Amino acid sequence: MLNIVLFGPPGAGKGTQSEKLIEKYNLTHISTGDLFRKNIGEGTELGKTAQKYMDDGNLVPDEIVIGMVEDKILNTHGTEGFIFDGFPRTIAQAQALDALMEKNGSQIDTMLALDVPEEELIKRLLNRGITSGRTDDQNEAKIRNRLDVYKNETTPVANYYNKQGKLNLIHGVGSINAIFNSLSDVIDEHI
Ligand code: B4P
Repeated sequence: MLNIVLFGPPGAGKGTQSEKLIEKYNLTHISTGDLFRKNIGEGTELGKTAQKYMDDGNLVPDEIVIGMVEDKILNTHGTEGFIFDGFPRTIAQAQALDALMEKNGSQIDTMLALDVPEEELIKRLLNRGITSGRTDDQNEAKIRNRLDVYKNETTPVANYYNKQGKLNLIHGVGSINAIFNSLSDVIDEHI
C-alpha cells in the first residue's frame, strides 16, 4: 500500500495533480471536496449540510468529514493505496486518519505540500469560478475567507506530519507537468 496526503491551500493544484498521480501510481483518489459536491448534486442530507459551510468558504464540521472518509475507505477494496486530497484539514482529522489507517493495518507514507503564493491562488480560483460554475470560486471575499481558514485551521496539519518526518514541500508554481515531475520524484522514494 502507498498512502499519500496531498496538501496545500485552495487552488494550489491538489485536484489537478491528483488526477495525474492516481493514473501513474494506480491509487484511489479520495477528495473530500469532490465527495461533498457529489452529495450536493444528489441532494442528500449530507450534501445539504455541507453546502451551508462551503458556500461561505468555511470548513465542514470534523465529524461529518471523518465519517464520510471512513465510509469511503471501508467501501474500497483491492486498492494499491490512497491519495487524500483536501483531507485532513484539521488536527482532529489528521488524528482520525492515522487511527483509520492503523485499523486497516496501514499508514500514511508521505505528505506532499504544494507551496503557492496567495495572489497566484486568488487568480487561479477566480479563473476557475468563470469556467466551472463553482460558486465558492466566484467571489474574492469568499476566496480570501477560505485562505484565512486555511492559515488558521489547516496549516497546523503540516506541522503534525513534519513531526512524523513525513512533510515534503513542493514548489507549486510552474507548468502542471513540471510540478507533477517534482511530486513523482518524492513518491518514487517511497515505493
Ligand atoms: P476543495 O474541493 O478541496 O477545493 P480547493 O481546495 O479549492 O481545490 P483544489 O486545491 O483541489 O483545486 P486545484 O488547486 O486543483 O474544497 C472545497 C470546500 O469543501 C472547502 O472550502 C470546504 O468548505 C470543504 N471541504 C473540503 N474538504 C474538507 C475537509 N477535509 N474538512 C472540512 N471541509 C472541507 O485547482 C485550482 C485551479 O488552479 C484550477 O482551475 C486549476 O486548473 C488551476 N491550476 C492548477 N495547477 C495549476 C498550475 N500549475 N498553474 C496554473 N493553474 C493551475
